[in-house]
Order: sequence, then C-alpha cells, then structure tokens
Amino acid sequence: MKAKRFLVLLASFSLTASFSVATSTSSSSAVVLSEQSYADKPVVGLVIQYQDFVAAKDWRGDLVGISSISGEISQSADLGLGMWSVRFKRAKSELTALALAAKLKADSRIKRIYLDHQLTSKNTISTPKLGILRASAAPSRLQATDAWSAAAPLVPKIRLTWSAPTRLNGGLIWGYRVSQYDSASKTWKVLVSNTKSKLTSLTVTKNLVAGEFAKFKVAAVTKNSTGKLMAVSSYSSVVSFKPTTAPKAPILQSSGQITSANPTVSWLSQTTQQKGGLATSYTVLATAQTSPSLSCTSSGTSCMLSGLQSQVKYSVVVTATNAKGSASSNPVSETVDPMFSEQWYLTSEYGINIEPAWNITKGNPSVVVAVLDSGITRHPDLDENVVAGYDFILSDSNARDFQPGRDADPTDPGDYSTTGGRDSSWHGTHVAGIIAASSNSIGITGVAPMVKISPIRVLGVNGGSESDIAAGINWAIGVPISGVPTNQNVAKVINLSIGSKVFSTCSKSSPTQWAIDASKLRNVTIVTSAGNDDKNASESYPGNCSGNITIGATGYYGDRTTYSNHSYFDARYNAYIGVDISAPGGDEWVDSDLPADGGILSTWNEGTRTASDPTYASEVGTSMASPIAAGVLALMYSIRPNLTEDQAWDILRTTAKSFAPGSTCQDLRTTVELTDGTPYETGFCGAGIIDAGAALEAVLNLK
Ligand SMILES: [Ca+2]
Ligand SMILES: [Ca+2]
Ligand SMILES: [Ca+2]
Repeated sequence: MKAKRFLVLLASFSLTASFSVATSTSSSSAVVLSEQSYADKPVVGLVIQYQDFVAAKDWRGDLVGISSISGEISQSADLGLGMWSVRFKRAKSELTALALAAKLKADSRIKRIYLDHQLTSKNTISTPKLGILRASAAPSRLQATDAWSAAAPLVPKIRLTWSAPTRLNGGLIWGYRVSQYDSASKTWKVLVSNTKSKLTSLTVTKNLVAGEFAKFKVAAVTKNSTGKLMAVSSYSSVVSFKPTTAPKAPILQSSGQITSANPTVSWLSQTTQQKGGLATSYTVLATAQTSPSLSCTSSGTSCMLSGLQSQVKYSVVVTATNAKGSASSNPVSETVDPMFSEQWYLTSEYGINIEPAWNITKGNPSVVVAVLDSGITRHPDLDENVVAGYDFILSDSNARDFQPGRDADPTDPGDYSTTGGRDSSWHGTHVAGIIAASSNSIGITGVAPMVKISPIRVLGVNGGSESDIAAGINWAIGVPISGVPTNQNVAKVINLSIGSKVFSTCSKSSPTQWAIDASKLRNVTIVTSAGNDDKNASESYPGNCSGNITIGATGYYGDRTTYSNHSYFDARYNAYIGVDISAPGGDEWVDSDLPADGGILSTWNEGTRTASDPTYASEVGTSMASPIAAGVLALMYSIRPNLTEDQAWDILRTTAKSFAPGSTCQDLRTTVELTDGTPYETGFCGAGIIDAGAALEAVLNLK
C-alpha cells in the first residue's frame, strides 16, 4: 500500500514493524523470520540471505551453509538481491521448518533465514446468524415461470411463486428469504434476505443468464408478536428454470465494407447467453448506393454473398434473430475494434476516460509491463504485443508444464484441478489483454494497445509461493539472477493481480518487500490487486506490502463492488489505509442490462483444461482492476519515461475522478495534510477512480 509511505512521514512513529516468530539477537547467528500470521500454513522451503561478500556457492556449485539439512532439500534457486530459495522435498509445518532453520542459524555466513509459504486461496462464505424464535415450516410448492417481456428484450426475467408455510409455530409471517444457486462459486447465495411482505411471489431479473438454468429456494421469515424475535425456516424444495431473451447484437469480424473480390462476411460466434438461450440465425444485408441490396443467412459464423457487383463497395450489417426478437451489429470503422462498445470500463461515466488519453498516446512500444501471473496463451489480439518473459515456478507439480524447474517458456498450461470442480482460469491471458490487447480491428482494445507485455509465470496449479513471486519481480526489474538469462525487456510497470486470503503482514524483511523496495529505487511502479474478500486490504498479501499501489474494484455505477477489499479508518492518522485508488473491476453478479454483463471483457481461451481456441470473456475482480491501473501507468511512462515512481503515483491520485455521489466510496473519505502543507485524500476505496485522460494531461503538463 502507498499510504504507509506518507503516513510515516506525517507521524513521529512508524507503522512498519518486523514480525518475527523467532529471532536471535546474537550478532554471530542468523535471524529467522516468518510472517506471524502464516504460522499455521505449510512451509515449502526457506529463503536464505547470505552476509555481504559471502559467495553463495562453493567450488562444487552447492549452496554453502545448508549441508546439515541437505536430506530435506529438493532444489534451490537464486532470487536475486543476495537471497536464495531452498525448497523442501515436502511441505512442512511451521514448527518443523523453524527447527530446520535453527540448524542453520549458527553459520556465520548466513544473515537471515525466511520461511517460504505457499499461498493458497480458499473461498469462505459467512452465513448470517439466524433467529431464536422457533422457526415455521418451510414454504411449499415453489414454482418458476418465464416473466420475460418484449419491453426489455435483453433482460431475462423469472417469476417465482410458492405457498405459505402451513405451521407457523407461534410466529407471524414477516417475509420470505430467497436464495439462488451461484454456479461460479458452487454455493447458495441469499438473493433477498427478507422480502418483508406476505406476498408469496417474487420477480427476479438480476443474476440471471439467458440459456443457463437458475436455481432457487425459499424460506419463511417469521417474527413474534412484539417483533423483537425473528426466525428463518428451513428452505423449500429447489426450483430450476432456464430463462431466455432476444439475442444480443452480433459483432462483425470482417471489415464493415466488402467487395466482389471479398464476398464472405464473418461475425464472432455468440455464446448461448448472447443468443438469448435460444436457437439463433444470422442474416447479412449488403447495401450500396448504386446497386441492389443483397443478403445471405446462416446459423454459423459466416456466409457468402453472391451477386456482388465489381467496383462497388457494399456496407454490411449482420442481424441475429431468435424466437424472442432480433438485434443488428454496428458497422465497424477501421479505427475502432469491434468489441470496443462492450468495454464500458474505458468510456462510461465511471470508466477511466480513455479517449482523451488515446488522443495523446496509445502507448510507446519501448514500455514494458511485466505481468506476474499464471502465464500466457496464444491470442491474435495479444501475440504482437508479447515480448519474452520467463517461468519462475520452481516446483514442477505446481507448474504442470513438463519443463523442469524454472524455464524460458511462460506458456499457461491450464490451472484446472484434476479432481474436477475447477476449470482453467486463463487468468494471465485475461489480465494481459486488459493492459495491451492490440488495436487491430479484431476483438477488444487494451488500455495501452501499443505497449509490450512480458509474461512472468509465478502462479501455478496450487497458487504461488512467496519466493517465486519475489524472484519474478527481481527479474522483471533487471536484477541479475544466476541460472536465468538477464531480462532484456526491463519493465516500467509490474502488475500483480494476486491476493492471498491468508493474512500476512508483509514484514520489511520479507523477500517480496525487498523486491518492491528495489523496484522503487529503479522507478518501476508496482500495482497490486486489493483482494476479493470484502475485508481490510491490509490483510491481503502482496497488496499490503509497502510502496506498491493497491487497487480496489468499482462497478459500473461508480461504487465499491461487493467483493472488493477496502481501506480501514485509522483514527491515529485520521485517514483510511489499505486501498490506494480504485479502477473498474465489474460487479459480482451478471447484469444483462450492461455491456459485457457489467464485467471486464478481455482476451481468454475456450479450453476448459488445456488451451484450445482463443476467445474473449467477461470477468470480474480486483484482478481486473489492477491491470487497468497498470495500463494507464504504461501510457504515462510512454510519454515521459523518466517519470519517477513517486511522480507517477502523485499524478494518478490527484487526477482521479470522484466516485458516484452518495456512494459508500464517496462518503467515506478524509483529507489529511502532508508535512509540506499539500492535501492528501484517502478513503474507504482510495483516492478515487483512475482517470486516464486527466492523468495523461497532467503528465503532458508536468514541468
Ligand atoms: Ca517449468
Ligand atoms: Ca514453463
Ligand atoms: Ca483488438
């Protein structure tokens, strides 16, 4: 987080402290460090920092000082900055790892030993506390019917009806609780906590996807006669219904004009949802000022026009039609990518105001953004902007790439779970496209479509280790690392769309913090996602390290998304700490009224396990907000490569736009005064929403 930096300047005491599980004050033995709050998590190895002027390897090429635990070690690797990663054959408990570290402590060549944890991510859903009145029987006869209306042709709508419970057990009906199954998280989520009405029906429009079964169940909420006690019954049986809508407008893939030499018109394949969940056909209409119109029809993704006259330029539009209606494509101009209209996060009221920025620059190809993530897949909207990266995943079981140890190929082999239940995320491909998808008349446009992406693979099948992440940052900024060729594409910006739900303090002696400190010295800006757990961002590593910019996620309507981690108010400083600034990340639930259903559209892959065909997908999360910030910073560095890291942050925060009036993000803000008298705004969601146009204007006008 950035706020720590100025707050330490303001106050006479420091927020940062070293949290050590076991330390030694003796000057002749090494300090053993671990993040206190990781103490119950598996330790995958040790990070060893040698004293200055100690050669880490002996004449045989073995790491010095670790022979007493060599039976426990499977592999070792340089992290840069004098730190080495030593991996255990099997993950160990904190206590066992500390005992092994203690065996090395007395070696005077070793300065610090740090316990290296595997960062896992587990979803936790908190359930509401239920009442103390005796609950009624469950409602019965739950039914669902289609409530779609031609007045809102793209909005799926379901009407739920049920019967009131037969036994009230001494309570009065207060209302009903309706829950919906969320197939993404495979959990039931409360849709309406209490309808506060005796009506035994509800019309649902949000959270529905055309062509996908939605499942509901209903419980009765009762209260006693004084209204002081409440109870919630068990749920009714489950009802399931597949809503449908008119199709969404298709997107032309061929250029907007065709000729007799070029008679095939193609469009992007539509998902079941985009087809409204119904059989859909497509009709192409070609018009010209001086010749008769022509058409062709297909249920696929292209058709060929016959009878086109030579020397005549036709304008084409494709129309999708199903049983509930039809919708036509926009004509495509040469300068706008066909899916641009779906990228609300670039241009809408609470988007990032990209167009004035693009009038200044679409990016300089010499600017490199390192994306530390799950790797990358081939994609026609990305390939030309991808430069060499590296694969820093040391553990072969975590890497699943059949390329032993670290290797030069950061291809994402898919992070699906072999036991089922989780498809591959293609997380790195999605993040990379948000930053730098090409401006090339296909698909989407990245925030900085002319800059380069260096994919650095640190997240594998089982998440990422702290030491792999630290090594990746060091390599990205050009730190020499033995056994790895020095990076020829040193980054100006590093994106870490990584959030560990396991609380870590990111102490000042951690390998990650060392790497971030080194980045700052080289004027490389690091952006991190705030995390998706609806809690204090200071609990999510690596966003809670110091010196990086931590990005929260806002939705289409300009307020914090339900999942985004946020700042907490620290009364000592009269300031909010945690999230530095926000960018669009998309709302959690599908909203069919909005472009891309309210999510962040970017490059993706169709494969559920291993990579298949390139495609596009709408995703939500602070993982999507962070690369939007990275893209804007890349544009800033494109016109001013010598911008300092501090200047870049000051411009980003002072040019940010306001959150929506009346929103939580807008209401919970404070302005503190820096030591030089300038105001510094902090808030529940940081300084504001990133405004690319205003930021680029400010860089341009910087004296
Ligand atoms: Ca490998
Ligand atoms: Ca690899
Ligand atoms: Ca494109």
